[in-house]
Amino acid sequence: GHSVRRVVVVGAGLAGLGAVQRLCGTGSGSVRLLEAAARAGGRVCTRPFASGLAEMGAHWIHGPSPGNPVFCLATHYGLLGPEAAREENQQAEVGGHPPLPSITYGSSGRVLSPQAVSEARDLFDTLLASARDFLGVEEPPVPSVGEYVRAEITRRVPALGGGKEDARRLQLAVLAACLKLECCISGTHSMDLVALQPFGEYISLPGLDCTFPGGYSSLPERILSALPEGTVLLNKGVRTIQWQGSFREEGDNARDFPVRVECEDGDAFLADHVIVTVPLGFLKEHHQDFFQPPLPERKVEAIRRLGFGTNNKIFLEFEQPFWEPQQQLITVVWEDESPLEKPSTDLEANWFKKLIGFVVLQPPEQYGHVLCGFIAGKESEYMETLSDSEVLSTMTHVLRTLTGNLLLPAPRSMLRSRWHSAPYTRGSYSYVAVGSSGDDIDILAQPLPEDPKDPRPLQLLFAGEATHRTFYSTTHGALLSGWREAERLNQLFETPLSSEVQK
Ligand code: 6YU
Repeated sequence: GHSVRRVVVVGAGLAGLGAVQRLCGTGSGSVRLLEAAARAGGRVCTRPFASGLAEMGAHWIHGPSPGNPVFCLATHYGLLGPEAAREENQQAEVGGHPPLPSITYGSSGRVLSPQAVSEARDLFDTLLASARDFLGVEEPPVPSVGEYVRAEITRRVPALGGGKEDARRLQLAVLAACLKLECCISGTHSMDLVALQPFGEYISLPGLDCTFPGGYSSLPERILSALPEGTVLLNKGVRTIQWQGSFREEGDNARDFPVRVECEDGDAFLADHVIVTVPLGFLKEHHQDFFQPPLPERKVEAIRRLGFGTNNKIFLEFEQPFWEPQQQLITVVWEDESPLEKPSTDLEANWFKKLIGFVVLQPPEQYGHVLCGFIAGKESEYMETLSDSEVLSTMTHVLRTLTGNLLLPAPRSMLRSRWHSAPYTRGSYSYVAVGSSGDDIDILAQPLPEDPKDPRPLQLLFAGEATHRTFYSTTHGALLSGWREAERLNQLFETPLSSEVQK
């Protein structure tokens, strides 16, 4: 008879949890999930803050509608509020930019004219939409989204702001702010790093983005609690994965395993199959020592070419709000900036200018008076090196400048994410960088060994947000990738074990 197949899953984010959920459901093997951190969830990470919660990682369900598996699972578990369940909510087509009531402050300490701001934003949205039209085009005009958008802005400069100098300057400043927002969305330092040709391959689903009233972490926690006892081992960082080997359990010569997973604490797990869900940022840094033998060159090149940048959040709690109750978004424009000029590289002096603004956490009865700021790129990584008090005092200074109120009280408390320094993540999420394409995502996702006739197939499988060609950088992309690899194994398990039975 055949012995039970052993599967090890590395990483307990939504990809890893999703994979284990699917594998355990079939009862066809023994499954272990190894997680380096002291908690499951990975880049889904809710923490207590002020009188409520703070999402350090994933914030929204992007496109909460029936085609989104995170939305479906969260609905099934009863984790969403009544708003998200409404039919109208699920059908709204917003292309990833929900139209929240907002106010825009300029660096001269005044509120900017909503008309001027929306004029520039509409132009930017048009340009960005046209940047998605190069999918399948043989020769895109320029390599990156940033260069494309700038070229289009340059063409329109004479007409900007009705041709009046001051109005034109303001239009350019708002466009510069739009580019920074796009850096947060793409998780990159600059849109000049994001490839133009494959930009349209990312799919946004319909539905008005929604949050989890009980925290995003309620989703991984629910998945976790349904798994058989002992499946998940926390504080179990994996150091190396040896594959193409022949490993035997001590005192058991009957079976040998192709894969051996060694943990940082010296524990080792033998397996037939390993699903690797560690973030692309971790792979970029460690793939060389992490896999023995090393990954094939094709895979290494895909890991190197694909982009993985930083987007962080800064939560500020205030005694009293300085914004109006209906405002949900506070955006920031540095009025002397232009997308047509080189951005400053003096991080120490100017890092805070990369901050795009703040989301107001709603409702205040639950969260307190809390703003959530977003900042991407190298400036964000520089912010991670500063102390809490340095960040807090810089934020206070910025808000005083923007509101023109030099007496604005400092925030009562502050909490920020530090995804670039996180040793098991090394950034926030993936993007398709200049020099790479969607094919690299598929190469990254391909199981090993490559030879489909290998007698020991599917030793290494790859899941995680960066392996999903159309939903990369999202929780639903991560979950689907985990399901995909579990299904791949389940299909293998359904076919007769011809080679093993003969042993
Ligand atoms: C979404 C959102 N959102 C903001 C911020 C971040 C992300 N995302 P995991 O990392 O979860 O799991 C891997 C595990 O492996 C982890 O637990 C490690 O500890 C462990 N591990 C590593 N090494 C190990 C080792 N050696 N041994 C053992 N274990 C090890 N997604 O849907 N909505 O609002 C946001 C946001 C600040 C950081 C997000 C959002 C991304 C998701 O969080 C992320 O994709 C998944 O959680 C990843 O799950 P996973 O399992 O793959 O890895 C055109 C075009 C544009 C394209 N982009 C547009 C979309 C915009 C994306 N927006 C995101 C925005 C926010 C605000």
